[in-house]
Amino acid sequence: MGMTIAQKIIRDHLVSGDMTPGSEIALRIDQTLTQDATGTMAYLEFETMGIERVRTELSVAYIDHNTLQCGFENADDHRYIQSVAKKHGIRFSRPGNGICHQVHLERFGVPGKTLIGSDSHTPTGGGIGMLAFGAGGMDVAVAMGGGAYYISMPKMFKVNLTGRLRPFVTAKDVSLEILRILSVKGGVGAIIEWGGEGVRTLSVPERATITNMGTELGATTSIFPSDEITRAFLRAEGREDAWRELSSDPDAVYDKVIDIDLSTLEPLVACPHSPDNVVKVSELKGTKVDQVCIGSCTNSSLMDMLKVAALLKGRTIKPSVSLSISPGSRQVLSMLAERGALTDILSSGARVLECACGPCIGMGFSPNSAGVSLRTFNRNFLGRSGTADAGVYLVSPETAVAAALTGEITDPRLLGDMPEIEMPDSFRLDDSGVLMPASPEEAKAVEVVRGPNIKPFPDSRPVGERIEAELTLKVGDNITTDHIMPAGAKILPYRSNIPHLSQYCFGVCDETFPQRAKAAGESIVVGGDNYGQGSSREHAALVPMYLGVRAVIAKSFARIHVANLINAGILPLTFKNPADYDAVSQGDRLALRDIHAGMDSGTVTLEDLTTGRTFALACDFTERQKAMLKAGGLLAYTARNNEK
Ligand code: MIC
Ligand code: SF4
Repeated sequence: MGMTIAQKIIRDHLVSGDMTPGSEIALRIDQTLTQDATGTMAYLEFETMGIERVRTELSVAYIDHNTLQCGFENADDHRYIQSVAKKHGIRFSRPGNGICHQVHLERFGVPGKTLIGSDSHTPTGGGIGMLAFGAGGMDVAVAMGGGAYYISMPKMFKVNLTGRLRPFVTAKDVSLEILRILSVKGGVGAIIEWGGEGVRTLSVPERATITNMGTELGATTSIFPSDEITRAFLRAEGREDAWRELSSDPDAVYDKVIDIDLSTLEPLVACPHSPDNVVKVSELKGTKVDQVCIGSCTNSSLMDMLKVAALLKGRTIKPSVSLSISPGSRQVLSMLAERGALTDILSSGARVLECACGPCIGMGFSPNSAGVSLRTFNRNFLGRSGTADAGVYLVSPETAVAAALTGEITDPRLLGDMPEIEMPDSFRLDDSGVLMPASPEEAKAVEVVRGPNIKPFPDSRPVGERIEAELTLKVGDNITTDHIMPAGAKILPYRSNIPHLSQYCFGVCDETFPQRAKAAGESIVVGGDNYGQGSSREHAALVPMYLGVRAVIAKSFARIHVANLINAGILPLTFKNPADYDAVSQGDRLALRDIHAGMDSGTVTLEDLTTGRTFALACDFTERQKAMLKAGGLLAYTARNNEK
């Protein structure tokens, strides 16, 4: 039987397991990336493993999230990451060098290689045919130490593209269309391969926009073939030697095939507060807009920015609109400057921000009260922008410009003709923003710098035979890790300080949760479908663990988060009968009995001591996961194995 692109890469990297969908596989990881908001924790975890030098082909530490330095915290964390990277053989991409996914695509990604990153948008690398996964920091630490990455073998979905995008309809609209079709949980358990003749009409940055936003489908990852277009991109990056051709076999079998005719698409928009809440831009015509943000790892390539500059050229934005533009990398920014496009952007009245995540993660540029913000980003979860009552809409750069110029949501096709954008044969190559690690000999003398913001890793608890605790919080469907552990300018600086972070846990849902959880000592959280979607931040598991959460019972879980819960020693269980979700109430006293036998049989019994009712909960742990839970998480499990 023929193979898909992902199956071929998996086969070539398989350490253990068999490739039947749903069964656990372990993969050899060629490259890792971290960003600063998850990186501090990942390197603290890496250090506990006592390994001198990373064992990957390439590991890069990016600073792109916590770039606002309003106190010592972020600056201290940056110095910590810089020194730890230098000591252990990791390249360090300095603040200002760009957003991890954009820079990695430009300078380091290699078709056919595996990459894991402590950021959920790591699948951006699939735009050049990498098999790239978002993962929790602990999994990245283990991979840096040469350990395998464990996932359950995904199903294979194919999106078959035909036709060609019409002017002002973009790769972002393709992403929104697939979200409209599949929803934020439609990709769970699957790798999405983009194929068909329409692929040949899409450039690498367009493909990367699509694989980037595949994360919002809950997909394990997304991937494009590596073809002549990929080759031309790598050539322009001075890295043609990294190219290899990758395609699926003609008789490859897919679990689902979705057809999209690119020529039928229209400009689309995702409405608050979910990326799959998609309608046509024309349907929202006339909605007043207060703020427009262009950038993020989804839409900050040179091609995106050149289009934006060409559309803004000679025009001025509406006085009622505030427009920010964050180019994705130093390469993009310097080429915009060289070509004069930066002047076109500045003359329009836009504010040019640093090459970083910025407003996407609430690091500045929060909207005004009850404001309407149009963003070219990938997530519009409630409160993520930093303004609780703002309405964030996700759009293409073209639609964003149309709103900035008119002050309202406007179909970009009304802007006239789309200017022709020529992509350069070669990009400006300047890796001065990437610091090389010390040689193994020099590394011995490198001192790791730890500021007072870095607090010790919290202790986890082994999962024993019985958990009896209060149901301290019951939440609904599609709870994101932004709900569980919010980010933003005020909180992000404390990513290496779990006790401080804990004050904000579940703040979006219930501000009283941290106090109540602490008072309860131990607790159980109940969630609906797709619990833990969104960011890969392991803090959404570590902080609840610190607050005494011992188990999370949900209708279903998102992939990275469930792995993070197990890594943190929190027991994730699902309702066998989803209707039982309605039968338990916040405040009930719950008991989980004979847990170890239940983990073996696949059914754990839940007794609601308040109502006297019992329910069957499902679990499907591998032997390794059971051992991790019984040890109290991945670090405790690794330490125990090292002692043996
Ligand atoms: C995000 O887009 O939500 C983030 C911030 O990049 C996260 C990582 C984090 O929370 O630090 C992600 O996507 O994993
Ligand atoms: Fe940064 Fe936003 Fe991309 Fe996350 S989604 S990596 S915050 S730009």
